[in-house]
Amino acid sequence: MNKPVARLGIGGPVGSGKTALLECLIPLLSQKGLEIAVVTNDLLTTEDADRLKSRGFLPMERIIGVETGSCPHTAIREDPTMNLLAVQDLELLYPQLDLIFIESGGDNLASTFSYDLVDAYIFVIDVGAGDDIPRKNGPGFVQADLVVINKIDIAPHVGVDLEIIRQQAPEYRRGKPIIYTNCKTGVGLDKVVDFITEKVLLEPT
Ligand SMILES: Nc1nc2c(ncn2[C@@H]2O[C@H](COP(=O)(O)OP(=O)(O)O)[C@@H](O)[C@H]2O)c(=O)[nH]1
Ligand SMILES: [Mg+2]
Repeated sequence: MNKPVARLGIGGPVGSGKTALLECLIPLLSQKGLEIAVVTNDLLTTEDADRLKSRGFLPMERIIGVETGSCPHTAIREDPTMNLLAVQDLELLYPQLDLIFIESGGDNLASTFSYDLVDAYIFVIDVGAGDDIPRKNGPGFVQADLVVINKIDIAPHVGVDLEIIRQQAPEYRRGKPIIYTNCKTGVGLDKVVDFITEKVLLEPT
């Protein structure tokens, strides 16, 4: 029997740093001996898949770009058929896989994943969106298994008080985890790696 493969969604608004997070996590998790594949979702292109392929972190065949051609949240929630087929292909071709990431095409604060498609999902926002983001109480932010608040480095440049976010976000998350990251320097990424190895992998390392 094949070993169980964990499926982890990466959702959140366009530009929050979902692909950047993957670019950081893939090498860190590969160093731990994990076998990884990625499915990316884009509206009408395979831009994110092409970007990840060009990095050379993974064999190119392990990165599949799905062109959703519709609302990005439909492809990860209401009708995840295209994504399920891509995941199935990867599982059949690479029985050694431990983890498949599924990056959403990016959407608003309402984007959540269907648990038919993923075992867990991370919702990525960035501080550039404003310190009122937690107070907007969006389903993605509230319900995700992990919230990553990215680009903490730009807070002073965009007039955002990170302390306000740190104080208010936990109330809206109701005890669920939040990790603050800077994908340019790597701050916080060790915590995201721990979350994945401890809470997401079906066969813990
Ligand atoms: N300053 C800063 N820029 C970041 C960070 N993470 C991502 N970016 C930049 O934000 C932009 C959007 O990132 P991307 O990963 O494409 O976002 P996605 O649409 O959510 O996949 C890119 O120009 C990244 O280089 C961060 O932590 N700090
Ligand atoms: Mg992206």
